This record gives sequence, C-alpha cells and structure tokens, in this order.
Amino acid sequence: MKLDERMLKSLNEQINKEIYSAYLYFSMASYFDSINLKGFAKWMKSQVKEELNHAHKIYDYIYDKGGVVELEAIQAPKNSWESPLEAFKDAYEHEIFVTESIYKLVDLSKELNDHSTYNFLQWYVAEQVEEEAQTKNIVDALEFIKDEKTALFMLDMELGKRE
Ligand code: OFO
Repeated sequence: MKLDERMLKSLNEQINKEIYSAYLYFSMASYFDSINLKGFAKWMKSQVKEELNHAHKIYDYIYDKGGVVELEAIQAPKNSWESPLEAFKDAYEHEIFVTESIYKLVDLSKELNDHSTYNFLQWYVAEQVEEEAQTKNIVDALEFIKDEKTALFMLDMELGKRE
C-alpha cells in the first residue's frame, strides 16, 4: 500500500530535520574542537553519525513503500556558543523539538490509519527518549560542574569514550 501524499511530504520533511540535526551537531563538534575539548567534540561527531542514520532509515522506508525522496535545502546551523553548557542546552532543546515532530508524524499516521508508518515510527518514539535523556544528563552534569576546570576535563575524558 502506497504512502498517502501528506505522509510522504511529512516523512521527507523529517529527513530534512534529521540531516539538520547532524549539521547542528557537526557545528557543535567544531565549537568544541575550537576550544580544545576533544572528548566533547568526539561525542558530537558520534551524534552526527546517529542523526544521518536516522535520516537514512526514513529514506529506506520511503522507497520500501514505493515513494520518492525529495531533498530540500538544509538550514545553516548556529556556529558558536558561549559555553559547553549553552551548547548542550541547545542540543537538549533541539531534541525536544525533534520529539514533537515525531509525535506529529505519529498523530498523522493514526489519522490516516497508516499502520505500517505507525509501526515504523515507534522506533523513533523510543529513540527520542534516549536522545533527550542523554543530552539532559550532560546539561545536568555541566550545571553541576559550573566553572570547575578539573571536573570539566574529567567530563571531557568521559565523553571521549563514546564510540
Ligand atoms: Fe534524530 O534524534 Fe536527535 O535529533
């Protein structure tokens, strides 16, 4: 069964949002490299790959359902932040925005009685719980650390362990 036009358009828009997420986190990686927080930068570069994977899964799903992917321009991300805390607050806010976008897709799949897309989207619903939690945990850690340089260095080491 083919995708409804509205659903196809919304899934294409979600690909754009996922690629924008990758672009935003790549920009954050660059910010962290520029202030020599290599562990933070590595964490963000891993996140870039995850976001591209999120986009890729939707791409494959659209073709599995006989649709066509249409890519749009990617918005330029912000490229500097006042502190690691400000960057991670932005990342957390961005994940909330993406969660809301996924929920709108789920609502549309229900409205259209589109069972396969509803089922496909459940992976994203679960993934967003993790995406929000991991960025929020780092926001909390940075709020706790404040300007304590040794603790920031240790967190940098910790985040650098992400594969
Ligand atoms: Fe694709 O989950 Fe983050 O944005």
